[in-house]
Parts: sequence; structure tokens; C-alpha cells
Amino acid sequence: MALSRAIKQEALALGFDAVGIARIGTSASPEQHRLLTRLTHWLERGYHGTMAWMGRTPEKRADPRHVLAGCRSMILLGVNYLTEHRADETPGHGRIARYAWGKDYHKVLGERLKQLELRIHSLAPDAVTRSYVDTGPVMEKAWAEQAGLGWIGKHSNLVSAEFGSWLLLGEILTTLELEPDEPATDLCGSCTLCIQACPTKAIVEPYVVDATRCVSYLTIELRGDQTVIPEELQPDIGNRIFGCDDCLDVCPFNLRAEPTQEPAFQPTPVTLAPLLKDLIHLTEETFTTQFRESPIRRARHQGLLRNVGVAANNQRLTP
Ligand code: B12
Ligand code: SF4
Ligand code: SF4
Repeated sequence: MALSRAIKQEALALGFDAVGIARIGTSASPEQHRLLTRLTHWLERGYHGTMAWMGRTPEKRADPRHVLAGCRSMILLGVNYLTEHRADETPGHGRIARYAWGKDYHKVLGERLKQLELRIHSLAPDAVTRSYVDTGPVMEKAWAEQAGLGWIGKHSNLVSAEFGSWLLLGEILTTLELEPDEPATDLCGSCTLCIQACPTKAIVEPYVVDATRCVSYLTIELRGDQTVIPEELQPDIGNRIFGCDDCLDVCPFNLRAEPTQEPAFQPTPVTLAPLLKDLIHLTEETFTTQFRESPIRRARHQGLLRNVGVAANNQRLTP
């Protein structure tokens, strides 16, 4: 009990905004069976598209004990990335998803997770720990729900009563038996705003996203110079050139969310108001320097140019 409290205090002191603990049983829980079933159905329907890594070892992805032998607890951590800025969407501009306005969250959260692991080891020298931020075979949203950070909304992202949809997640798996938190309750009710807001109808049923239709997948994960965005989806991509926030933006639980003061997530002029006519001529060299510390690197130079081309075409701009 005291150890769990001390770990949570350390986490908050390191700049995490939300922290909770999920218990991992010695045998698979009904929740783990549900996870595996949902993941398997999702994969069988081909919703992962070209993200082949999602299809590897689903049993491992659904069960943390296969990721860290002897895992008994998972510490889930969230960082608020909402800033007080609004994207400039006047004609001629592209739109970049909020999570990519500042520095790469993998690095920001990853460094804090490493520090938290060190502090856990000083509190409990025998503990074995392993941390990830979207970097391991762990279903982060589901465990964050179990740890009480929020519930999985109908857009399939985690919604926190305090931070709305704007938490990025990371976790520490550990052999320590920590005091678990109460799982969060689904407060979506009869709301369907996110489903209606999706420009490409990617939320095929409540809680299920077909990634191959999702603008986030189309503009980030469908990478490479040979990879063309399906023509029938191109008009619906509108001005979005990296990721998409439409299903998050409409969620009523975001009305009360407070912006973060975290410097790492503040936008740059380019990420807040990317001018399509400038980006169309972006060289590989400038791309590499400009986005060195940004999640936008993941789309690669050719991928971003492809997205800019689609957005420019949607706005009837000529190069
Ligand atoms: C693959 C992936 C994607 C894919 C697929 C998205 C998806 N919904 O699966 C793509 C590229 C499209 C994507 C997009 C985005 N992503 Co992403 N992504 C992931 C990743 C790597 C795995 C997610 C996963 O396991 N998917 C597999 C399917 C089966 O899982 P699922 O949809 O979560 O299914 C669960 C529920 O929907 C529910 N469920 C499923 N079926 C059913 C049926 C019923 C009846 C019920 C009740 C429930 C239910 O149970 C399932 C298990 O819990 C995670 C990181 C991680 N390691 O977890 C980040 C992650 C989910 N992504 C994240 C973010 C921020 C985004 C974007 C917002 C980025 C953007 N702005 O462009 C968008 C949001 C799109 C959306 N609406 O989901 C964050 C979400 C943070 C949060 N607060 O939830 C994560 C956690 C990364 C992180 N470390 O912060 N992502
Ligand atoms: S991120 Fe955009 S495209 Fe993907 S499910 Fe949400 S609204 Fe739809
Ligand atoms: S928009 Fe409505 S249905 Fe979607 S996650 Fe938010 S509350 Fe739930």
C-alpha cells in the first residue's frame, strides 16, 4: 500500500499527469480473454492493414505475463498534451494532429519512465521492471482503463474524466505486487458524436476502428513513396496532412480539459499552420532537420509530400 502510494507520488513529481495501477493475475483474467478475442477479431477482419507488427504474437500482446515473466502489476501513466493553441485552418494550410505539434512523445514519456524505473528500484531493489511507450506489445488503452485512468470511448481511445481524450500513455510492467486501482466506468452513454464526426467512416461500430479507413493510418502508417492513399478516401482526408483529431475534438468530455504547460508539447509555427505551398517543395534535407525531434518523422519525407499533395488537391491548389 505504502509502496504503491510512494510510486504514484514519484510519478507525479516526474511530470506525469495521471497514474494508476492494474493488477496482473497469476492466470489469465476474463478481461485478458476479452482482450485477446477483440484483438483477434480485429486482426481477422484485416483492420490493421499494412501494420503487420500488430498481427505478430497477439497472445503476447493480450497478456503482459508473456512480455515480462512474473509480471504482477502494471503502472499506467498519462501525460496531458492539450495546448491552448488552435490550428490555423484558413485556406492554403494543412492540419497536423495535436499529438504531433511538439516533440516526440515517445522520447518525452520514455525518458520519464526510465527515471521512474530508477526510483522504483531504489524503493524496491528486488523489483524487475520494463517500460514502454507505444514501443512494446502491450494494449495500453485497455490496461489504462483497468488502472482507472479513464474508459475506452466509442472512438476506441481512452477518455479521462479529468483530461478528456488528451492523454498520451506509457507503462511500467513489474514483478511487484502493488495495490490496484478501480477500473474506470464507461461514461459514453447514448452519445455517438465521435462516430458521426469521422470523415472516413472509420469507426465501423462503437469501440471498433477499421485502421485502413482511418486518416491517422492513411497519413502516417501507410508510408513510402509507392504507397498510394486509396482514391475513394482522398477527398475525405480534406486538409489533414499528418494524423487526425476529428473524433477527439467533438468529445463532450474535452470541454472541461485544461491545457498543459508542458514545453515539449507546444507547437511550432510549422506544425500549427503548415503552408501547403511551402511544404510541397520541402527537400529531404529540410524535412530531416525540421522534424528531427518530431513524431512527423514517422511519415518519412515521401509520405508527408504525398499527404501534402492530397490536401493541396482537395483545396484545388496547384504546385
Ligand atoms: C495501432 C494503433 C493505432 C492504429 C489503430 C487504432 C486503433 N483504434 O486500434 C491507428 C494508426 C489508426 C491509430 C490512430 C490513432 N492513435 Co494510435 N495506437 C495504436 C496502438 C499502437 C495499438 C492499438 C491497438 O492495440 N489496437 C488494436 C485494437 C484491437 O484495439 P482497440 O481498438 O484499442 O480495441 C479495444 C477497444 O476498442 C475495445 N473494443 C474492441 N472491440 C469492442 C467491442 C465491444 C462491443 C466493446 C464494448 C469494446 C470493444 O476493446 C479493445 C481492447 O481493449 C496504440 C499503442 C499501444 N501499444 O496500445 C496507439 C494509441 C492507441 N494511439 C494513440 C493515439 C493518440 C492515436 C490517434 C489519436 C493519433 C492521431 N491524432 O492521429 C489516432 C486515433 C484514432 C482512433 N480513433 O483510434 C494513443 C491513444 C491515447 C489515448 N488517450 O487513448 C495510443 C495509446 C498511443 C500512446 N502510447 O499514447 N493508432
Ligand atoms: S482519427 Fe479521424 S479518421 Fe480516424 S477514427 Fe478518428 S475521426 Fe475517424
Ligand atoms: S464523443 Fe461521445 S461516444 Fe465518443 S468517446 Fe466522447 S462521449 Fe464517448
